[in-house]
Amino acid sequence: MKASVIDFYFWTTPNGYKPLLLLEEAAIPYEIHPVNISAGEQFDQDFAQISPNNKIPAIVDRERNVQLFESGAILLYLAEKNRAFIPSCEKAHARVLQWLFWQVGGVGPIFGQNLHFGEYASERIAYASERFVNETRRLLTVLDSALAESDWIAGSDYSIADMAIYPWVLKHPVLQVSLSDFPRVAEWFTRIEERPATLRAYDIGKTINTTPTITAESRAVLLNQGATRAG
Ligand SMILES: N[C@@H](CCC(=O)N[C@@H](CS)C(=O)NCC(=O)O)C(=O)O
Repeated sequence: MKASVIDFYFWTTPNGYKPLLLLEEAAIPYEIHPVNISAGEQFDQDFAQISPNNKIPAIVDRERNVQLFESGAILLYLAEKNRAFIPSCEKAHARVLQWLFWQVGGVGPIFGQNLHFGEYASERIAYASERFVNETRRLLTVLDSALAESDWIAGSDYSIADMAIYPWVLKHPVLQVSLSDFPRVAEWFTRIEERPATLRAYDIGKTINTTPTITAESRAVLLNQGATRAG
């Protein structure tokens, strides 16, 4: 068995699952370090040295003495290091980057705000909810159209771009959208859901966190962060 060189700082959220999907798909040896963000562990000093943004996920590559936060950067680093789930051909490589950045700059923040205003905020703000639900629908429409061209978002092979998008689409039941309106997304979703590495990743998550991330107690930690704490 290969010794693990990747320390993986994880919690069971969409951004946390992104690197876990790749670690499992590419059989990269890793050691998981749960960071319970509902309990405020993202603010522990040791973790803040690795992730000064106080958010999961983060990694430390002990072999190369590299530490990284931001899920997109982690996916790209691990894929390139292991030459896995990112093509070497220039054109195909650029397409993976395009959809990876689309996820990081669009799907992540928009679906996240949709969840915030639709599920977590103590106050209902119709304008904000409507804006983020509409934008979620627009992004799913873009994804649906792109999937008319190929089985995977960036071409003929499953890539880190698909792994970046999937954990956020998995949140569809609480995003006020129905995948039946996006039939190609629904098929793509099932293809990923059924992959053995995906099943393993979410099984691992279940052993790490058995309670929902947002509870009455965690609300204060996660949603009322002041300006002195990066939020
Ligand atoms: N852009 C970052 C976002 C990371 C992020 O928002 N992480 C959330 C969990 S999904 C977190 O750690 N939240 C803790 C907090 O806000 O205190 C990435 O993609 O890694």
